[in-house]
Amino acid sequence: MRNYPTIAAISTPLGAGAIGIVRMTGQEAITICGGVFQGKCGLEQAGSHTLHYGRIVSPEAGEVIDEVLVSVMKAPGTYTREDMVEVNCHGGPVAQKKILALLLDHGAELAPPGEFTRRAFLNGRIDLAQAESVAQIVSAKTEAALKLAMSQLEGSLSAEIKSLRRGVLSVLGALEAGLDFSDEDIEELNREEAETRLSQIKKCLEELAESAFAGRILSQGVRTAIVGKPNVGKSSLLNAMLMRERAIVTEIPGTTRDTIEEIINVGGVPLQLTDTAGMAPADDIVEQIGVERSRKALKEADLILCLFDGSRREDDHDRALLTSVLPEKTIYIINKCDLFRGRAPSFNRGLLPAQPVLISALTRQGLNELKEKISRLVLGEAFSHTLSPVVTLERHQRLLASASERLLKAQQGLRVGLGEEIISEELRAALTALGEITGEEMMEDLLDEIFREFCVGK
Ligand SMILES: Nc1nc2c(ncn2[C@@H]2O[C@H](COP(=O)(O)OP(=O)(O)OP(=O)(O)O)[C@@H](O)[C@H]2O)c(=O)[nH]1
Ligand SMILES: [Mg+2]
Repeated sequence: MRNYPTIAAISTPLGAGAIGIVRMTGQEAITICGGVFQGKCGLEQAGSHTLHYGRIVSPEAGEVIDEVLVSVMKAPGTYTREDMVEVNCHGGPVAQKKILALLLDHGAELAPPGEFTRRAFLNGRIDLAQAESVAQIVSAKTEAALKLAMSQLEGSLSAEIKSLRRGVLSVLGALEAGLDFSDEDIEELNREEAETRLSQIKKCLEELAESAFAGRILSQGVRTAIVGKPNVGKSSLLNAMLMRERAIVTEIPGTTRDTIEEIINVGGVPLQLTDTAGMAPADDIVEQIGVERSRKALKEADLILCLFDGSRREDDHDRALLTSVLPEKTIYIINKCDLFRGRAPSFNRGLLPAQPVLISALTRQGLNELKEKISRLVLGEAFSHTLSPVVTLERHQRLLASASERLLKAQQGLRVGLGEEIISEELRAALTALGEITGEEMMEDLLDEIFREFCVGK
């Protein structure tokens, strides 16, 4: 294990709180803290994983800074696998900053963001994908996001990647054996068999990459656009789902001129709900921009709530809208069903490619059914992934795509009879891409980029 400098940082958010934690890791951590700690016994004699009551005192100024509890944890059974000390002081920025300054004066270095977790990675306690999950746990905004990040921290994704990597390695090994001993009488790798094995690995890679959609939805939410021609009740639906009067509703068509975004929770996963301006030919520049924004929201949406006014006959605007939404990600909704209670809607349902949900944004009728349909359509698919590893980071998705592209080239090479050198080069590139996910292949600048995203003291 390499010997990295001893570092210190404030690990709790700066502000008034009951307790603040100043944290240290490194070979000198216990000695440095021991130099400013006054308690019943010295920290250097303390056993591992013990807690010590005392005071932090500046020996130079003879000044007592705070009353504290210090935990001493000795390598290797720690977060970083190095000696660690955590000073639990009173919350409040002044005490924490003074303690940190004192530790820096006594030989510690200030920790850059993510440095504690980086040490855990550098010292081999966790791999890179696990280290990245720590940042995701800290920033998780939904229970689903937390659950995914925890499962990644426990190594579910890493295990999958490692097993795929072993698969590629074994094909590469067989190929290179053929290469090294090509003069001797060693049986050459059966190309067909190698190709089959690569195609199986590639399929697994692709499935993993596909889980990124579920990963994004579970951790960031479903981008959902409410679209429809003017006056069909889009803003009323937004308000009904939010259960408050967020958007202005009037009987005047063209009331909503700009997109309005709000977040609601459906079955534990957030919907990023966007109310849009009604899609119709625009009279003025403001309306034009509004309609442009509606189109953008429609294009970027994971889920489209396509709304029609059931109390009126369909017209060309409704028909035009139907051609611009993708049925796979659309729920068709007929609104204002309070106006035709018991009778068939005036709007011709036969135009719709799927069974619509009938609602009244005014009386909230049908709203639960709509929410259930949303859960089934989007979340059903997302949740079916929660038992297997899910990709949640764009970096991982990119590397998976690059690895499967290289495998494809290797497969094609095998098929058309290219030389082993060219094929092994592709396989090596695939291995590098996969290795970058778990950090088996690592570059300093990559690490800098990843850990920069962390907060200080983590
Ligand atoms: N009876 C009835 N009226 C509704 C219902 N939903 C909306 N309305 C009325 O329809 C009118 C238009 O509603 P909005 O929610 O502003 O419609 P919109 O689609 O946002 O319209 P734009 O912003 O102009 O595109 C208002 O007068 C609403 O009160 C409903 O379920 N039943
Ligand atoms: Mg509106």
